[in-house]
Amino acid sequence: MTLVLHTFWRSSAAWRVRTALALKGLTWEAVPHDLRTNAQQAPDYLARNPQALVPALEIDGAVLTQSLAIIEYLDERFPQPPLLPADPIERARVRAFALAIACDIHPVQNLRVLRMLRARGFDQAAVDGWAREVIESGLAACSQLIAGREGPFCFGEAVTLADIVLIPQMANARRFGARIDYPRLEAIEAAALAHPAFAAARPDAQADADPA
Ligand SMILES: N[C@@H](CCC(=O)N[C@@H](CS)C(=O)NCC(=O)O)C(=O)O
Repeated sequence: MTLVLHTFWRSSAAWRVRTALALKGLTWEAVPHDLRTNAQQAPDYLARNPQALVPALEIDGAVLTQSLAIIEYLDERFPQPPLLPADPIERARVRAFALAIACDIHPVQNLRVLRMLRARGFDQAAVDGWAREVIESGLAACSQLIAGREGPFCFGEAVTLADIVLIPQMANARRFGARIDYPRLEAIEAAALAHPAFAAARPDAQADADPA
């Protein structure tokens, strides 16, 4: 079985999938697409993902897109360690936390949206302010979603999909200078980054890392 991940070192959505692959102990080949030069819009990549977004995962002759769908596929195909709790209510809560970031924060501060704002005349400071506002209000809500829960991870002692999605978003928050002083979220981030799977998935650990 060969796993090919279409990725970009700095992509937070690809980072989610890299973390899931590492947690499952799977090895994969990287096909990097430099988003800074719009490599994701090349015809051969569009044939794989018409959305022109990374990541995409090739497995068993299939091309899977959308990071959360990919991660849930990996979790079903390679069940250990599980990335979702067994209890249906808890499972719904973990998914809700992950979707609060993946649907309601990340897409609104994504590269293409920020480029659209620039193209419509917003200056860089206004665009960065937009990203900060979206991230700050979103992370404030996320910290409330897990208020009162024991760590070290979002939903207890086991890493879940929630942690996988949170960690790249914390990095995005830093990148835009957004407020991140939510003690619970910061503690989860510290615990996650000390975990070998999260460390292996970090942008600066990728072969295509090029922090120009
Ligand atoms: N909902 C998608 C989001 C994917 C996404 O936004 N990828 C970004 C990088 S994090 C991308 O490829 N951006 C290229 C662009 O905006 O043109 C997923 O979870 O896979």
